[in-house]
Amino acid sequence: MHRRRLALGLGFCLLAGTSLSVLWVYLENWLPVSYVPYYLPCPEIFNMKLHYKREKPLQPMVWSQYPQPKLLEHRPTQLLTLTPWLAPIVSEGTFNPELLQHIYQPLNLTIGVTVFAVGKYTHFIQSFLESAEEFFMRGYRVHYYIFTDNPAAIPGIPLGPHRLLSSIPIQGHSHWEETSMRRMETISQHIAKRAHREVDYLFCLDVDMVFQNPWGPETLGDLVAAIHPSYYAVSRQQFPYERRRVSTAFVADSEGDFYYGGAVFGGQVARVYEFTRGCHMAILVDKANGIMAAWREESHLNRHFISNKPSKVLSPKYLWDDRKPQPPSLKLIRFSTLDKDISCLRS
Ligand code: 5GW
Ligand code: MN
Repeated sequence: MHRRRLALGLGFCLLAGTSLSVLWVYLENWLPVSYVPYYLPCPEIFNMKLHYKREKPLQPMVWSQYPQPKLLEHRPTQLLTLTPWLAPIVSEGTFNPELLQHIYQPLNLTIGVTVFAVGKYTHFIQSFLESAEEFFMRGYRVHYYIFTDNPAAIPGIPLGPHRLLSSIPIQGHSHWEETSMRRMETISQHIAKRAHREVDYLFCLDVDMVFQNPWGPETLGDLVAAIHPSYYAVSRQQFPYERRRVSTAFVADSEGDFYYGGAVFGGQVARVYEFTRGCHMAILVDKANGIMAAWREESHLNRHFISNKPSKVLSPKYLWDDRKPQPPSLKLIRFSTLDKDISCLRS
């Protein structure tokens, strides 16, 4: 009796198991993905041929024509070329412009530029644009965004192919500090509303400056800062950071890497959005506390770059001031402040 019950149970289990596995084989054909136990070898893989087509043939000729990077060779410049957090410091001799051109040109990138020209500063647009057309990201897609209280004052400058200009009307403020502090807010809103769809990288530049030498893809990076021309040889205690603790831009004496200029920053458009938004928030907090940082948005920019390190640092040649004497280690000036009085007289 006992044995019969056991045999019956076994028979039932066998039957149920078999029918379940038959059901599984049947169901498996209808599953959207096929289930292969990981321990089974998959013979298809060994018989498979790769059917992928190259869009464009590689260009080994071009790629092989640059000097081999040599670890033990002396540096071509006396300047530091790497930050302690391993961000490149871009200056002449640290990169090969032709090689970078071959890497970046096929990516079909669009580079945005924001400049503010409010009040009298509309006079600077002409020389800024003319020099940018000659030197800034030549051969790339470029979109200039000019924020101005007087769009009619933007001169009609012929732009090269794939280069666009949009004028964006903004309201002027009676205090220049207000105009200046509003730049972070305006840029972040502009990215959210529009620029994030139109550009890959964005540079935010002062308008009272001119390009004097090529500015190319060596400047592209996730988050890019430029060393201020007045403080590259100065100890961090002497950097003109905001030193009052009540300000969100406060920097202690023991902090700081480089003093960066507020006239040049940029990067991937999403990173520039985060950056300008962060600075804007900090400026709002200061405003609520009735405090304005020592060098306005430049102080906030510097505070922000201490906590969020730039992934690429541009040497002061990318942010120069023509009124300064040129040291021998800095020969090729790429972007420099115009003498304001001279420029105003000209127009
Ligand atoms: C005017 C007077 C004092 C300070 C700023 C302005 C001013 C600045 C202005 O009236 N209109 C204007 O459009 N700006 C924008 O802010 C320009 O894009 C300018 O390049 C930028 C920063 O102001 P800068 O260039 O006078 O500041 P620094 O630190 O380069 O001398
Ligand atoms: Mn300026």
